[in-house]
Amino acid sequence: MDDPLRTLTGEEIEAYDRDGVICARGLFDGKWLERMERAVDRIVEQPTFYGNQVSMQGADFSGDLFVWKQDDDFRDFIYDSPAARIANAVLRSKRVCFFYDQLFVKPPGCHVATPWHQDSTFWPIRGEQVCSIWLTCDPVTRESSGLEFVRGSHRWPNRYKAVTPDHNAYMKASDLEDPPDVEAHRGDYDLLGWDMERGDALIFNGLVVHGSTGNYTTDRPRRAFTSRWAGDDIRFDPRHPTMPLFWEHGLRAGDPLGGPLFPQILPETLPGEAGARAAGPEPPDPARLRQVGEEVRTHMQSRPAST
Ligand SMILES: O=C(O)CCC(=O)C(=O)O
Repeated sequence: MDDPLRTLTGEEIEAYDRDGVICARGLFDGKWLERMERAVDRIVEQPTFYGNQVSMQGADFSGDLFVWKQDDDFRDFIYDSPAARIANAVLRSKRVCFFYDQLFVKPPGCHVATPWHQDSTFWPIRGEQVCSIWLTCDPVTRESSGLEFVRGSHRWPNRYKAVTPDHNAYMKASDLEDPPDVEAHRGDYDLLGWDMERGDALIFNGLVVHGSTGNYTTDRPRRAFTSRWAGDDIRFDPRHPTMPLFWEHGLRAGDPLGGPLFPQILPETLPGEAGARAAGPEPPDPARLRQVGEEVRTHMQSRPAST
């Protein structure tokens, strides 16, 4: 596994704890940036099964998830890039497991905003030691497609309904409250955001409220990819509605993460977890596809028609 080009400073780690997010520059070398940029382009051209579900064809927004299960560059990023060590600088955990990866690609002129949201309420886990590393392959500005954050909102007691860029009905079908309309009341919030260069990274807590505009440029794509990392206190907590899992994971409610879907990366990888993926790409499991479809239908039928 590669080391980051530099270690995070004490000030950066303090800012992560206090604000819920930092913009960290100069961590990844050109080799990883070039490789991942090509890999992102390839996945946009040939999305996975998950990508076909979450991308918005008409609006030109491309998303994808769990790409590492099928693409070897994304797999190697997890096992060999400095990302796990960077994540652990803020998690400060004995074990670090990979949670999942996600792509957010907005071509020039893409009007799709990322609604203000918290990530943790999307996820079938509970606990606090979870962070995301959002790596941009292109320059972004605060005003055009850079992510913005409500400073310190990871400490709020509120838990908000999961709202996706395509306003997916299943993810929104929950009893949690709606996220605040930060966009309409920007002056009421302490907002953090950065102009970023290719290769800069945002590192943020799973509970911090964040969102982004569309890509208002006419000549530059905005290709970002997030890797998410979990530490010791994270437990599997399957509930509806949270992000569907299309691979067998072998976990029961309350288990620490680990296993073939959420493999341990630090302090070392475990052959029993990494072996199957090392042997080749793993498309979604047809039995789980059927099971998830059934669970989603049952959940939606149990909801009042208005939600
Ligand atoms: O890139 C975006 O627009 C959204 C990213 C995001 O919400 C995330 O990585 O959690």
